[in-house]
Amino acid sequence: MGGGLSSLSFQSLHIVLLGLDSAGKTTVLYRLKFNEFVNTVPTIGFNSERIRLSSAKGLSVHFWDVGGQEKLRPLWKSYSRGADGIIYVVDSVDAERLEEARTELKCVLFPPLWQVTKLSENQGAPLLVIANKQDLPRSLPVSAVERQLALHELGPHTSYHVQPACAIIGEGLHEGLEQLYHMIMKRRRNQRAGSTRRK
Ligand SMILES: Nc1nc2c(ncn2[C@@H]2O[C@H](COP(=O)(O)OP(=O)(O)OP(=O)(O)O)[C@@H](O)[C@H]2O)c(=O)[nH]1
Ligand SMILES: [Mg+2]
Repeated sequence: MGGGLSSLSFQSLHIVLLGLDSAGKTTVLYRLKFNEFVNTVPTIGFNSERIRLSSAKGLSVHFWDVGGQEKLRPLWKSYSRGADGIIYVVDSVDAERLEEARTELKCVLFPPLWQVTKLSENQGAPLLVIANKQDLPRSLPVSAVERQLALHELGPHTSYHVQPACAIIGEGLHEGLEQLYHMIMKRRRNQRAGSTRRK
């Protein structure tokens, strides 16, 4: 690894966990923090934890887990402002709400023009979609989640990865984070190369 990249190990990443209510965001957060299942209650507001990951080069990550109930969703945008990466948790069994999940994701990535205060605040932050609850029968496969969220519409500036997972036992979480880490690194390399070219 080059010197520029290894210096990132001393910094902390800012990653925001978003998704509809009951998708499993808080379960993901505490699974990563304590490496065990923690029984959750619906999040009113947000949870914030700094976690040193065993994956992603042992990096320290500051996670913001924001409640997914409808009345809390307007907050998503401010919590994701300046984030290095976005984790979008989806309940893979809740097929009926995938369209709602798609609309809310688009809203946070591409806010309507009248809501944009500063252009490109979180534009281009890499996206990890966690297709959660894969332990349950009738959970949709990754390909269906990807299609129903219309991720191909995100365009070339937003890299994404869809990870099948089961947050209650932690399966898939570290694999997903590893992918997110690589996407963040790649974006930083590109940004650095872009700013060097402009000098
Ligand atoms: N079977 C199964 N249940 C899960 C999984 N992940 C989370 N759950 C359950 O789903 C329910 C909701 O989980 P939470 O983590 O509280 O969901 P949330 O996304 O934080 O919800 P809000 O805080 O309301 O936005 C809980 O009963 C969890 O135990 C999973 O992978 N499999
Ligand atoms: Mg929660």
